[in-house]
Amino acid sequence: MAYTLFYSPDSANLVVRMALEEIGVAYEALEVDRRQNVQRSPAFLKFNPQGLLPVLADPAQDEPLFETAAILLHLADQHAALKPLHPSARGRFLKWLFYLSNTVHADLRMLFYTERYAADAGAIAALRAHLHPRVLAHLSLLEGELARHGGLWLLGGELSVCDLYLAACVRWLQLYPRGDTVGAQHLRVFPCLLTLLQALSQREAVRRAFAAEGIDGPLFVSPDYPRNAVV
Ligand SMILES: N[C@@H](CCC(=O)N[C@@H](CS)C(=O)NCC(=O)O)C(=O)O
Repeated sequence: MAYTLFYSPDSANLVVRMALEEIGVAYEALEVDRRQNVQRSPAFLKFNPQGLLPVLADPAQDEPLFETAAILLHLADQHAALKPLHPSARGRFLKWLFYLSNTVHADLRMLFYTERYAADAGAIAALRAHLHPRVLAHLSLLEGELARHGGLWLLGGELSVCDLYLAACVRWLQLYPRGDTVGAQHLRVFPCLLTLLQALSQREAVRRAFAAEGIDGPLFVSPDYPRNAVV
């Protein structure tokens, strides 16, 4: 039986969809209408009590999965794909996956939903001003890792779920929240990262994932909003 991915265009599910397409496994995609706040409906909260996307239902698991990194790790392990296969690289794989999830994506969430983290307009503006350089510092750290080992992908020579997660974070940074984003010009100082993003944007599986979510144009640098954007 196939996986079911609950999604909204260009939400965190995009990373999971890229992974599913890269792995080449069958899945059904069910849209959760964020315009109607369906992610907070009682039916959806049974799948993810946080009311967040993505959720992946795996018929072989006793409960649906939530948390992007958990889903990515599950898929990579189940299919022995999009991760380094040698046991000695397991730690390296986990540390970068968790860094992307716990630090990069977590900071991005504060940028996207600042009003949930700060009490009033002044505090929101102050937090946002602090977060932009923080996020760029994360990209600088990642650029340093790419430059250090000289491989195309974050873990070296092999594409992994980490690259998909990283690329989506860079994409979102330039789009959300509308009116207060980090411009593509800030990425020019990250040549290794730009090479990774360019290589990823040329992969058929990645392009299929974007097309399925109604996203045209450049994928990761100076990207466009989805045709049916909700955020
Ligand atoms: N920590 C979560 C974050 C997921 C997340 O931020 N999802 C956003 C979309 S990108 C969402 O569902 N937002 C809807 C809402 O907050 O109501 C994960 O990694 O899956």
